[in-house]
Parts: sequence; C-alpha cells; structure tokens
Amino acid sequence: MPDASPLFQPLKVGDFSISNRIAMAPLTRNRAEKGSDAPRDLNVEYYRQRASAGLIVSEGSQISQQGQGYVWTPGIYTDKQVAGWRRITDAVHAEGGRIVIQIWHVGRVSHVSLQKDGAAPVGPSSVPAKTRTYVETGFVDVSQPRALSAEELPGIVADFARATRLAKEAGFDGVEIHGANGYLLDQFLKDGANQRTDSYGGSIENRIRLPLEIAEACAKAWSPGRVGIRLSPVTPANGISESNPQPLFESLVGKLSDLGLAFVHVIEGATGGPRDNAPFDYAALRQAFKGVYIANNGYTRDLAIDAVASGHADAIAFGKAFIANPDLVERLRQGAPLNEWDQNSFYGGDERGYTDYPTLKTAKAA
Ligand code: 8OZ
Repeated sequence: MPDASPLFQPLKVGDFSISNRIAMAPLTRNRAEKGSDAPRDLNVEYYRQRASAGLIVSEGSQISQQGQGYVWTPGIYTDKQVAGWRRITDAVHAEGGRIVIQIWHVGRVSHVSLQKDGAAPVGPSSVPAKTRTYVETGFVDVSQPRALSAEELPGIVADFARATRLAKEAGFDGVEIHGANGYLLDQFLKDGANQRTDSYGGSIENRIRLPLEIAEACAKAWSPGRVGIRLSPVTPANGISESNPQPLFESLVGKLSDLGLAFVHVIEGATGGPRDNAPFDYAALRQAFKGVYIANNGYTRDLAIDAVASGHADAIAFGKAFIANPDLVERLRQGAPLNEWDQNSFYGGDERGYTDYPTLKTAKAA
C-alpha cells in the first residue's frame, strides 16, 4: 500500500513545487571531468537515476577556483561547466524531478595545489582548520589560510551571484547556498574560525553579515523564491566550533526569512554523526523562518514520517541512503528494504558505487 503520510505529499518551495517531501542531500562524489571540473555523462546518469526525489540538492559546486577544496568536484563558473549541468537538469526534468545546485566556497578548507598559481586558501582569519582534504595524490592536511581583506569580500559575494545566474542559465530550479560544515560561510559565522576585528567579526550582527550579503545577492540575481541555504549550527565538521550557536543561528535565520528565501536546510547535530552531539533548539529556527524548513541527518523512515507529520519539518533530506538507493522514495513509500552503501566508493572513481546500485525494479528483474 502506498503510504499516505504527508512525507509523500507535494510541497510548494518558494517559486516552484516538489512532488514529495523527500530531498536528496548534497553529496560530494568527486567524479567531475578531470581538468575542466565539468559534469560529464556519468554524472548525468547518476542524477537521472535519482530524479524521483522530491528535490535533488546537487553536490557542492565551487563558485570559483578559489572556492574549491577537493579534487574533481564540479564547478559552476565556466561555460563548459554550465553546459554539463544543463544536461543534468534536462535529464532530471525529463523524469519529472526538481533540482537545485549547491553553490560552494570552501574558504580555508583547501590546499595550495587546488588554488590558482599555488596561492594560499582564504578565510575570515589566518586560523588553519584542523582537518584534511584530498587532492590528486591522496589525503593531505589543509594549507595555512590567508585572511580575506574587507575589500575582497564584494568579489566573493559577486561570485555567488554569478553562480546563481549561471544556475538559472543551466536550467536549475534554484540554488542552495552552502552555509554549513565548516566552509567559508560557516567560518565567518562561528567564533572558532572568525577572529576579525572589522565589521565582519565579533558581534553576532557582524558575523552574520557576509552570509546575509551573499543570500541577498543571490536572491537579487534570480528571485528569493529560488534561493535556499544549508546550515549546521552545532556540527564540528572540518574543525569548526562556536561558543554560543543558539542566538547566532536564530538571528541569522530570522534575517534570511525577512529576505524571503525559499528554504533553510538544517543539519541537526554532527554532520554524518550523532544527531544530539550538542543541545540545540531546532524548533526555534523553524519558528524564525517563514519559508520551507528541510531537516537532515540520520533520519530513518519512521523519524522522517513523524517529523513531517508533527510539523517539526516540511521536508526531510537523506544523504547516504540516496547514494545506495536511487529509488529511495519508492522504497520508503513501500517500507521496502534499503541497499547498504559502500563507503569506499563515495569519493572519486568510476561507475562502481555510483550508478550501479539496483532499484527494486532492476533487482527483481535480475
Ligand atoms: C565530504 C567530503 C567532501 C566534502 C560537506 C561538501 O561536508 C562536503 C563534503 C563532504 O558539506
């Protein structure tokens, strides 16, 4: 019996609608074309297979070379990348799906070998992240970052706005600004990384300034109803920390709501880890935001059904389950068993562990 719970019902998200409230979370897979970082045939097939998600949020896609922190992640700043993405959005739309692109600047989480002319990665302050990244030759410590000058910030805002315009040109339904997991926006937000003494550091008002300027610029570049943002209030991902996240994120989300953004996408707890690593009142964020609230991290079918039925969230994003189950929505609808994911093929490689996971239909035929 198809499940009639609201999880499987349509939803209006800003300027567009989705056919169910199950989102595919953004998932870094490092399989863009080598050299150009443009999406290629293999990536088209991967997203096409997952188009029954109510909403696909693409893997993080750098808005500039400076914004790249890992090898073979796709970009959204060249014509070739836009043309590659166009084939993906066409394929997803042909299957009746919706797809937004996650636009990403890694900030200090990068390595000189990924930067133009071996330059230092940039961040709010010259505080290195205690984390690693991977480059062509394998895992490496991230490089010592350089603090961005205030004069450079309008250029970064402009790069996000350009990515939004290019996303529209590439046929996406919208953009998701990557504001989570210890990357550039999270670095400005959180006091463990932001030691600035200018108008972008110190008070909450100052630390939310750059994320708000970026959100506003993206909204202007297209429409507020085409823009969402992903946040992770208490994640320790990539060595990030914040001494008092509750008022910081309530203030930020309230202002994002005033801008009329389509959605906020909130990672509850530690990214890919425990949902309760630190106390946080997520209901207060939902209260502060008038658009769609998408919750993510460690949801099971039962948790997801309850979260949407109770009003905790409007939609639920699944990450790793979507890697291993292209037909996740159908499986959840039926309460069917899920394929297990193979961690070894998450990052980089070929079609194995990428486009070869069976659906219920192909498993039956085999
Ligand atoms: C895993 C590996 C590399 C990047 C994130 C974009 O955490 C990522 C990411 C995850 O948001």
